[in-house]
Amino acid sequence: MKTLLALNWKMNKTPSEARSWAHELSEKYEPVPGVELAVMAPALSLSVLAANLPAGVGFGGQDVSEHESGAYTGEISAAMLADVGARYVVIGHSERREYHLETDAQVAAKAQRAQANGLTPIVCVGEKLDVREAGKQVPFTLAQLRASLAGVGEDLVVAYEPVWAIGTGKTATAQDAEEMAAEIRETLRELYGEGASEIRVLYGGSVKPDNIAEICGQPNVNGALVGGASLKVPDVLGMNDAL
Ligand code: G2H
Repeated sequence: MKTLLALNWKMNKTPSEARSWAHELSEKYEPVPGVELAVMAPALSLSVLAANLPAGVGFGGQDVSEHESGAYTGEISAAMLADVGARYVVIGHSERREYHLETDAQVAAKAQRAQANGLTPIVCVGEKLDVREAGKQVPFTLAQLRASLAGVGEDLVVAYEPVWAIGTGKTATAQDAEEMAAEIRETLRELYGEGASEIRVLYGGSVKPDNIAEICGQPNVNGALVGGASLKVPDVLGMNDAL
């Protein structure tokens, strides 16, 4: 299974900026054996990425509707993402859960819809600071995981993103990441049996070139979901080369 370096641009870059970024990446990118690179971009930039990314670099959306199509103004469907060539879609990012009040049931419905359209969902879970301070991060995250995967098949990626480490510069230690990734793996085994060993578990939260190798070197961590450090090509190349 390849290590997945999944970039999450969040609400950054116009389509023109996405084109420039993809061109800069194309000039300097060397694939690393055993590492897969994919860019989760705003929907408006996905066609630009399809036309301009180097061969082998995948891309995906940052959210998807739980509905197949119809009167849902402003939403993007899984079929639309698949039609432009997306391979992945991030679902249930803590920013969606916080600012758009997404529930675990919606996350599960979106993940099912993504899979039905041939996309691999990257399902995000993770605790807030108060939960960690109370020492309840494992039961909280595993309950969130189970609820977010209700009815979801095994072609998925899980991203553990402790909310207190997102965009704050605070990174969980590699040991924190591994501890939770191992718990997540155990739950995936209960849900999917042997197939669970093929499911990649990513860590996300202030990952950058100088900490990615240690985090992704943990036995149960199979890659990273990277926000801030995904915006500049040199940082992306630094992370790719560090893996
Ligand atoms: C966590 C992460 C990417 P950052 O949200 O999803 O962002 O690397 O900026 O903490």
